[in-house]
Amino acid sequence: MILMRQSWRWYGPDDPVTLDNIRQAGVTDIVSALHHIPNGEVWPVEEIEKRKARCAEKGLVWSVVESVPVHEHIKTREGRYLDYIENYKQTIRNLAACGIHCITYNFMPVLDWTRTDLAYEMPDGSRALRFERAAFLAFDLFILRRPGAEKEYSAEEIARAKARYEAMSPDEVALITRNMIAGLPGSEESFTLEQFQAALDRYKGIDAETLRGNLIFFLQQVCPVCDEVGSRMVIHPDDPPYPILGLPRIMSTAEDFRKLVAAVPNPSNGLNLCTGSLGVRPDNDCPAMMREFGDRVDFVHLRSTKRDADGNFYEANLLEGDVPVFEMMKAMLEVEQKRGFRIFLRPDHGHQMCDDLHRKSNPGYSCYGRLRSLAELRGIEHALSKTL
Ligand code: DNO
Repeated sequence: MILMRQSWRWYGPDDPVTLDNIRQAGVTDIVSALHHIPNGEVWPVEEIEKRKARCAEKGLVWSVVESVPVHEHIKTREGRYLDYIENYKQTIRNLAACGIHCITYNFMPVLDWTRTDLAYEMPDGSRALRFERAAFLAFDLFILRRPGAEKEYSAEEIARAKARYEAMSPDEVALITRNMIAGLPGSEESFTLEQFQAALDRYKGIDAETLRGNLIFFLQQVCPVCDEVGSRMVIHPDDPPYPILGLPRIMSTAEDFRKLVAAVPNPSNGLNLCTGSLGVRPDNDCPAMMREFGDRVDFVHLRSTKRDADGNFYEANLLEGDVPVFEMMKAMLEVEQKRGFRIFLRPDHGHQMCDDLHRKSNPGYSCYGRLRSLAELRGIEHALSKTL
């Protein structure tokens, strides 16, 4: 039976969750990135080796990169985009030379993942990440005051957002602003409100099809290099999986990935199937995506969200959200047997709970919550492996 390769995201030496902790979680593989290297620059072999060696000292293998960020110039295809693509290719080669072949990236304009609330209290006292639509609209319409934003929402939604904004204390306004633009862990950009609006403005002439064209162009350049060195680019889906703040988003559904594969059929054009991101849309069927794109899915993020009719969602306990986790694991295991390949799987955002409630940690990336999810995933896999 071919089983998943259990992995864990480590932000590097400054991560409050240490490699010793991770070792005790029982995983074998590390997912990491060289966050100190500015976007667009080449990752030198020595730096990659250094990170690898730190993991190896604890008996762990750095095998997945999350992420090599894609410079904004590549997404908008302007400025130095060709230089940045060349640098990206060199980074791919350097990583391969160090034995790292799975590279995660995303193509979300300006922002990476987005939440309004990083400490939403659950009934059991643990804290979850949440996206509250009225608060998000309040930010867009009344804090950022993005020109033209009011045209994108219904009168009813605007009224709700206004009431929400008016009830916010100055502290809450500051907090939601920080959550939106200061960059959540792993997003490599952070902004002031003015810089943020300027970054949005750079996408004025770029609609979804133009952005998709830019992604295809990028993949047409880098995939041949990956094919040559035996690596795979795995795209992380949009989170949340729909356009926000007037920005196009093009990796939100199965159809989006189908289009990418049709345009760039290279084997290295792969998918990082993040069930938490995709699962926010009721029309996304994650197990079906796992089965359809299985040959290209080398990396899975497993977490679950719970949505409501107003467009809010929070990150639920793994087995209590909208994502059919059992079905997903089953699909994954079946694909693994067929491919003869051990997919990297990592528990994604966990609740802040137990002692972590009193410790500083990266939102979504505290220790116990992810341990809990990992234990549940392992249990499902163990049971499935006895019956499949
Ligand atoms: C959030 C992460 C994302 C992801 C990037 C991949 O927790 O899943 O930041 O790493 O979108 O490029």
